[in-house]
Amino acid sequence: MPTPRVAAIHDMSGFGRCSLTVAIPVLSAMGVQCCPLPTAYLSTHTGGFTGYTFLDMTDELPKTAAHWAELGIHFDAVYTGFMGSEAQMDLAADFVRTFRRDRSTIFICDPVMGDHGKIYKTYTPAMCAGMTRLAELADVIVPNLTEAAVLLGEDHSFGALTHDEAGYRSVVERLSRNGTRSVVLTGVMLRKGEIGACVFDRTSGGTEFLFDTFIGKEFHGTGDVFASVLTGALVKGKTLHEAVRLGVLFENPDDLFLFPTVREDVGYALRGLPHEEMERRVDMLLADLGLPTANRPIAALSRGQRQRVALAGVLVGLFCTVQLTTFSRVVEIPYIGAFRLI
Ligand code: PXL
Repeated sequence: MPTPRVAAIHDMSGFGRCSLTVAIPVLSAMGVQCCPLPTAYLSTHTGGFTGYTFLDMTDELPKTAAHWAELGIHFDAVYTGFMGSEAQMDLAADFVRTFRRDRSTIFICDPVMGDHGKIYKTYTPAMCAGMTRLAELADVIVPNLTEAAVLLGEDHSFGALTHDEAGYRSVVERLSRNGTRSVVLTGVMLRKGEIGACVFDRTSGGTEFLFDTFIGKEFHGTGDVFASVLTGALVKGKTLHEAVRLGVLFENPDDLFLFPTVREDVGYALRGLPHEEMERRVDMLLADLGLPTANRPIAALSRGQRQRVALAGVLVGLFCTVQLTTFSRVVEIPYIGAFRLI
């Protein structure tokens, strides 16, 4: 399979772990080429910080699109997120129209606008309207509850949001534009201690819930890790169900282990290789990830170490053809900090 290529139209926040700072390493680690088109450069993300810088990169969008079109670049997916100005949503829509010449290019829109009933500080009502227009073009949208309410033109304040199964189903079905757009509603909680997604898949026409254990605290950027894993999995040919499952499972490493020791677990995906080569690669990867010896039982590791082992196992599995040096370089563990790997 040739390396899938994704155009990622998001901001870059220098400090903090979200948007491009997450999308680039996650997609790269999944064996997907990520071509970033930054909407803005901020010194930090907007949540939890004040005094951040904001460089609006609106002018770069059409110029970059024109150059990429001139080069005849094909993207397997266009993946959009946080936007920096009112003009950017329409420019991103132009980008999608230019590069989605046939149905082989999918458009995944994470309609980043807010969370927990609040709209992000830099977003204006015109930007929210623009995001709704942009999301109209998408094959898959990945809103949280706040964003879903905005897209539906409903009250997005926290108390107004739906918290039962029938309500979630109704949200995704109404957002599906008569079943023509897949919807992955994130941050769904039906039972205490669990968090997940409600998914409408336009291919099957069905709606399902996928959950995992809620680790008890939320981190900035987890939505970006989720949407990036989802995007990577989709361009690698996974179904929406598999892609969401992978995104959700990323949040709890303990659900990912198949074997009692680190060596067996990480080595499983390399089982086609001669035994010695498998061991050599596992040792190299683990050394790069700063993990203790491969023969340690997983249960004896700290949570952070278990997350690294889980990440190694998942990503090695996704690769099919494993290129360890690339892998260990791009896994830049600090970037995946949404899962507290450091
Ligand atoms: O994770 C969404 C996001 C992306 N980009 C910026 C943000 C946020 C959320 O706060 O501030 C700049």
